[in-house]
Amino acid sequence: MAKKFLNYIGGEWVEPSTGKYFQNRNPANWNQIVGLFPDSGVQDARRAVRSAARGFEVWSKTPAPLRGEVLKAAGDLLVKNKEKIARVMTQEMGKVLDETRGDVQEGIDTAYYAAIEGRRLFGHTVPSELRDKWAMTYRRPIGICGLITPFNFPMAIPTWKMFPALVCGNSVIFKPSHDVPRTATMLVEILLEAGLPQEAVQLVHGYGRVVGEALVHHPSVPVISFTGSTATGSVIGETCGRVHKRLSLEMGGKNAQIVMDDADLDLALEGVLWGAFGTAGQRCTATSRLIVHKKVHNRFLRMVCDAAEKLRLGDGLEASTDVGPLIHEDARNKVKQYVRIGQEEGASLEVGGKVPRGARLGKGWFYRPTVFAGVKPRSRLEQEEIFGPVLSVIQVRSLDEAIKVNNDVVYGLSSSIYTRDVRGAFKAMTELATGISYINAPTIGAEAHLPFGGVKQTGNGHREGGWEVYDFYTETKVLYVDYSGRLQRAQIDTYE
Ligand code: UN1
Repeated sequence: MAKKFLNYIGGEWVEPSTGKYFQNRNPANWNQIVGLFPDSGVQDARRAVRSAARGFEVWSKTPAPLRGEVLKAAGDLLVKNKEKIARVMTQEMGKVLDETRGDVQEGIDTAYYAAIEGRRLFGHTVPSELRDKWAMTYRRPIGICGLITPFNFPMAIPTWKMFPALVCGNSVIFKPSHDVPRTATMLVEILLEAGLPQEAVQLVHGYGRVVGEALVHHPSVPVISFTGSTATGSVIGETCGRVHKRLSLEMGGKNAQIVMDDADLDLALEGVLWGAFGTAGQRCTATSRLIVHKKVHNRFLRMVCDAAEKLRLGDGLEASTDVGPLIHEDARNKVKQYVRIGQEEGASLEVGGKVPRGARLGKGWFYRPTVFAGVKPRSRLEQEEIFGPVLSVIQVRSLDEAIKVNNDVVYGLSSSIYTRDVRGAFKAMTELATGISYINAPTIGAEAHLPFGGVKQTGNGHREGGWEVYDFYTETKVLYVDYSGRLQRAQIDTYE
């Protein structure tokens, strides 16, 4: 019998009000059940809100440096449990151990950054235009934050949201992806062990259309942070806009790596393999387009295809595996559908394009790393997010054309260029319309202490990570202190 896991609401581990549970299965071997998790209802979300309101009362009054100490302790516990969490994460999410270790490390980095921020959270002190008067700002926590997270970074993305929200003095309700509830549970256990007051965090497992939607609609949850599809983000955005909630959206991508004719092709090859097929292409930052200068196109295409063919699919726990499975059947069906679309659109399928056969891989959602060449700009294959191991190669004649192709999509998260030309690199840095650009490095690999996010339909202007996210989780309060002992009228008495 598979182990049953619980929600964490009201300071205790509790069963869902529905009495229902869903199965969490290993995507590399669907016969293996990782656990049973609460299929929570709206009642559970509402209870979590009431409890988080009490948590906010306690936690928002705790001095920020002491809040930071809790995050420091959480970081230490993540260090201690890194290997254990990584193995569990590979079992429920599928990506290889090196990557799940990296995912936990991103959580550790985020924890230590947040811990220090507890001793900063700077405001400004500025001169007043009037005599004997001070003017300054400080940051106030906002309240309850509803955090809705995806499956692909089961530790990093929840910590990007939760740790800054907490160190700023908010309480949080965490609705993890139903595909990775086990890692989410470990994260909450760690926060509690680190000394977080019980009701400052709530964990409500279940589905977005029930629990996520209840949080988005609840009038006592003033902040929502969501990472996921652009379609779901639009629905959340409509609701939050109507009721004036603060909302951070992190959504789709269609990221490209540009390879110019003067690039170090061996380096560019390593970059594109890692960017396109790491995490089986299931990153918002994954390289799904390869834009290659015509002078090196044929040679580089061969290099990419030969190497992609050799990548070894398998269980992420095995040391020999390069690429793990997709997260579930729907994800694999979506990849299959786009491979069909690519063929219908006349792109040339060079490698992959199929489900692997054989007993070793027969019980997982595996798909062969796939490369299409001759992909036309503005075709569906070139424009739409696939979230799988499918790379589209586009040939261009110049840097200007490469930049134009890169920018001509609705998304704008990450981009990359391989070149030895300083002028070309700086031109690309300036003109690539993405939130993140890499020079001579792949489109993936953002670091936790820098802002993360995209332009256009990738986001709604906010950033996670780094220093900017602290603006999202606080309100700026302005203070004027007049010690002149008389009425001073701003703008009117100023120049007397
Ligand atoms: C995501 O793809 O959803 O830059 C997040 C990277 C990781 C984070 C990716 N550090 O690829």
